[in-house]
Parts: sequence; C-alpha cells; structure tokens
Amino acid sequence: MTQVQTTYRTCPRSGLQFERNAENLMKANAFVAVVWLLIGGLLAIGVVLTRWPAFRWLEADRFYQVLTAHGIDMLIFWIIFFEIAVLYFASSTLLRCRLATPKIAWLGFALMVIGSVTTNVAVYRGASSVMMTSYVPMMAEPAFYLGLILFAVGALVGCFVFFGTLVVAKRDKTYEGSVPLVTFGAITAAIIAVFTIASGAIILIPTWLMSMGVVKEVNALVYRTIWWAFGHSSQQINVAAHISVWYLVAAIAFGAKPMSERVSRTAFLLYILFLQLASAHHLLADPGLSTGWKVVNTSYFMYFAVLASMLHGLTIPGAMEVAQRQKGFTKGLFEWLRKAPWGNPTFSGVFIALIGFGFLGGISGVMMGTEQLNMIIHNTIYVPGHFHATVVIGTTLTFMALTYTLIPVLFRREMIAPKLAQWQPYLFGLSMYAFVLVMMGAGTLGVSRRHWDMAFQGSPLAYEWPGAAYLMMGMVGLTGVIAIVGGAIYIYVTVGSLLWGRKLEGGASAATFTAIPRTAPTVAAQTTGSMGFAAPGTFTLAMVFLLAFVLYYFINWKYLSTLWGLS
Ligand code: HEM
Ligand SMILES: [Cu+2]
Repeated sequence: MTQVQTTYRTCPRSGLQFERNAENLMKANAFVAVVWLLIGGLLAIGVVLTRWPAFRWLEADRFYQVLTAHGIDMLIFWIIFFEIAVLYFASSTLLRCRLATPKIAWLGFALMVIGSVTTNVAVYRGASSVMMTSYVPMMAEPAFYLGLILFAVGALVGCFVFFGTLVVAKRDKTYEGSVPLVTFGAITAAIIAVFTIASGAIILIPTWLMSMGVVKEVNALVYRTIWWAFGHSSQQINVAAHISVWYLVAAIAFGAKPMSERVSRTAFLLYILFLQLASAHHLLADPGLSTGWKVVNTSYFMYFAVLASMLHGLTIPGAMEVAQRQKGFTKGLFEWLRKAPWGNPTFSGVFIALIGFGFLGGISGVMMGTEQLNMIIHNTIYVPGHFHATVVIGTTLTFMALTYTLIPVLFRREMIAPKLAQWQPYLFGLSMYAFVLVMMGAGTLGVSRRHWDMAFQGSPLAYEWPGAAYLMMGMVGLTGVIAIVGGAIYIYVTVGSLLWGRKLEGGASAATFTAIPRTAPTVAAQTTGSMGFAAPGTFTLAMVFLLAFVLYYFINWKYLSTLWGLS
C-alpha cells in the first residue's frame, strides 16, 4: 500500500471526517461556485428589469449579451463548480478515504477557472451574445467555445478524480458492503456527466473550429440534436446531484433512512438508462425529425425517467415522515410535517425545493414534453418559467440549503446573521414559486421567449396582447427582483460568514483514516401510521400531486382544442 502524506480531521460538530486535500478542493470549488452565482445574480438584475414592461431597461444587444452571461454563469459555472464539491464530498468524505490524485484534481479546477473566465471575457467583449444554447449558424468568437471546452475538460477531470477516489476507498477498505445511497446517487451523476461532456465535445469542438474558419459548416439540425444530448443530460446531472443532497439532508436533519434502499437505487439507475432519450423533447418543433421518433422518445421512454423522479419524490418525504413518526409525531396525517425543523434553513430550503421541483418543474415539464401540448408553449417565456422551477427552485435552492450546513462543518465558521439565514430559503424559494408561475402564465398567453420586448415597440404592425399578459410580465419583474434580494442575502450570509464569522475549532487530526464503523443491523421498526401506511401523509401529498397533474394536463388539452377553430 502506498503511503500518502495527508491528514484526516474529524469535525466535532458533525462527526464527518475530512481529508485535507479533499477539504481544500471542496472549499475552493464551493467558493468559486458562489462567486459565479453572485455574478449571475447581478446579471439577473439587467435581465429582469428589461423583461419588466414598465422598465425595458437594456437595449436589445446589451440585453442578449447580459442574458447570455446570466444563463451560462448560473446554469453551467455556479452549478458545476458546486457539483464538483459535492462529488468530492460524496466520495472522500462519506467514504472516509483520501482523495485520489489531488494534484490532478487541482489541474481540473484550474482548467475550469480558466475556461469559465475565458467564456465570460468573450461574452463581455460583445461579439458572442449567442445565448446558452449557442445554435449554429449563429457564431460567437472562438474564445467563447474554447472557454466552454476547457471548462468541460476540467469538469471531466473532476469526475475521474471522483471515480479514482471510489477505487481508493475500495482498496483501502474504508467501508464495508455497498457504498452509501448518497454516494450511489453521486455515481449516477458522474456517469451521466461523462456522457454529457462527451456529447458537448462532439458538437462544440467542430463549432469552435467553424468559428475559426477551419470547418466550413456545422449542420444546424445535427448541432441541435447533439447539443441537446449534452444540454438535456446536463440537467440530469443536476437532478441526480440535488436528489442525492436531499437524501443527505433527510439523514442530517432527521436521522432518516431511505424507506427502501433498493427502490431508491433502482430509481437512480433509471436516470442513467432513460434520460438521454428524453433529450428529444427539446426537438419537438424541429423539422427533419419524424413524428414517430419524437413520440417514441418523448412519450414512452421519457416516462421512465419521470417515474424515477417521482419515486425519489415519494421516498424522501416518506423517509422523513417515518423518522418523525418514530420520534412520536404521529398525530393525524401531518403532525410530522408541522413539527419539522422549519427554522433550520437546510431543512426548509430542501423541502421548499422538493415541493417546488415536483409541482412546478415536474408537472410543467411533462406537459411541455408532450408533442401536441408543446405547440402551445414552444419558444414562449413559459420555457424559462419551467426551467427556473427545476434549476433554481430544485437545484440552486438545494445547494444553498446545503451550504448552511457546510459553513460550520467544512469552512469552520460560525454563521453570521442566523436569523437572516432562516428567512432566506422562504424569501428566495417562495418568490421563485411566484416568478415561475407568472412566467408560465405569460407564456401560455404566448409571450415570446426569443424576443426581448413583448410590446414590439417601434415595429409597424402592433400586436395586441390581453392585458393579463402585461400584468404577468410586470409580476415577473417584481417577483424576480424579490428573488434577487433573496439570492443577495444568501451571498451575504455565506461570504460574510467566511470573512467575519467566528472561527470554530476543526477537531482532532490524524494521519490515517478511521474506517466507517459497522453499523448495528437496523431493526425494521414497526412504523405503521394511520390507515396502515408507513407514511400516510406523504401518500396524501402524492395524491394531491396526481390530482394537480391530471387537472393541469386536461386543461392544456382543452386549451389546445380551442386554438384552431375547425368549423
Ligand atoms: C434571482 C434569481 C434569478 C432570476 C430573477 C432570473 C431571471 C431570469 C430571466 C428573467 C430570464 C430571461 C428569460 C428570457 O427572457 O428568455 C432568465 C434566463 C435564464 N436563467 Fe435565470 N434567473 C435567476 C436565477 C437563475 C439561476 C440560479 C439559473 C441556473 C441555475 C438560471 C438560469 C437561466 C438560464 C439558463 C436562462 C436562459 C438563458 C438563455 O436563454 O440563453 N437563472 N433568468
Ligand atoms: Cu430536457
């Protein structure tokens, strides 16, 4: 066995064991992530105040430049830097082993930093306002693509360090049996990430060459198909990662165990098997692909992935409910929920994320993934409404919630302004609920996504919107500003704690790891709630979800049927 110079610190507050290299890399990745969130949040001010019809702040070219940077800094840089930190945590910390090849991990980190800065500089120079999707033949400067490629290589390196760390843990026997569920979820995320990054490389490298004049043409349909194999799967990484964090938080906040490990693991596997196929839902309006191909991919196979998310959506609150009932909160259907730690921002953030992700992101996603219904909302502001429910309420809020736990545990600082932190998930999460709802409302009325000014001011033929469309876009502005304030509070509390928070002692360090102790076999506790279910409250919530889904689906078919009068 090779002897590697490192130390292991056992955190006195959480009992978690941090290896030095992994710890430093997690801190660096999480910190840079938050810097990108800050920049993306500042850019959101420009986007929101322009979309707010009463302000129409930025001119078109400036708007698209700011929008491009907002989308990329948020969805790619904030989220993936944070995910690399999560991968290192799920491997090194949870398996209590050293991080494999720390030098290479730092190299990956450096590539990600260089790549993200390069792409941003290209956007700020002004000739790369191609937006997140950067469809050909619209061209950005070569540096725009080069930055993304360097970033992707860096992230890929991070994934391989993660896999290497799993090997180290296995070889050093730091744990027994199978890996914990949270690590399993992270493995899912990392496997999808490798596929995702490969698709990104296949399409972005030729596009980069085209921007330099080396390649003459990249076919637009091929571009879109492969770009979405990358773009859609990358969202699956986010889902697998934030769901893993939900399991982690259920364990931290309640000591909850998954209701069924096997079901949860199978659900993660379904992601790997079926998610890429769902990429087709981004191509539903594309000519050149057959209807049969679209229907098979978006209907039959997509539902397996949706099924997986619904399984997690059921088992995570279910596990919380079972744990709460064991503590004696057994009254009625919902005492377990009423008596949950609502004042703990890690819990409240995760719960608000879970409900919002399911009800707002999930239901709207299945609706818009249906070929016929897609035509109602295609390329309208509904689309960003939907994905802010998934990537902001789902992923971003979950990562924010986790940070509140990491400040004392990983960064060893006492949180400044704990009262403010308590309010933050409510302010940010609930204003985002409202934000996505009015965006989807305006989109249902037809407000365009790909035109910055819904009023089309100055164009010869005016279009008369129903007044509700203006009202809702005004609400998009207002709720967006409130959400930005909620985001600012998060940045203030987290960065402020690192700068001014009281230092906490790190706990004892040792030169070797302490293996995960063999846990006593858990007695299958008899946790029958009312009506014979282990988790009747969660079951009720699931029925409410089903009802909401059916109603919403029906309303949209009904609405579709009124759009073209046949008689
Ligand atoms: C306070 C928080 C945020 C607000 C108020 C906000 C607002 C907006 C608005 C108004 C748009 C423009 C929609 C359009 O006109 O097409 C937009 C686009 C976008 N946002 Fe956000 N956003 C926020 C946070 C985030 C976060 C956290 C992410 C990702 C994790 C994100 C990802 C995106 C993406 C990918 C786009 C599309 C860019 C494009 O079309 O190229 N946003 N956002
Ligand atoms: Cu998708």
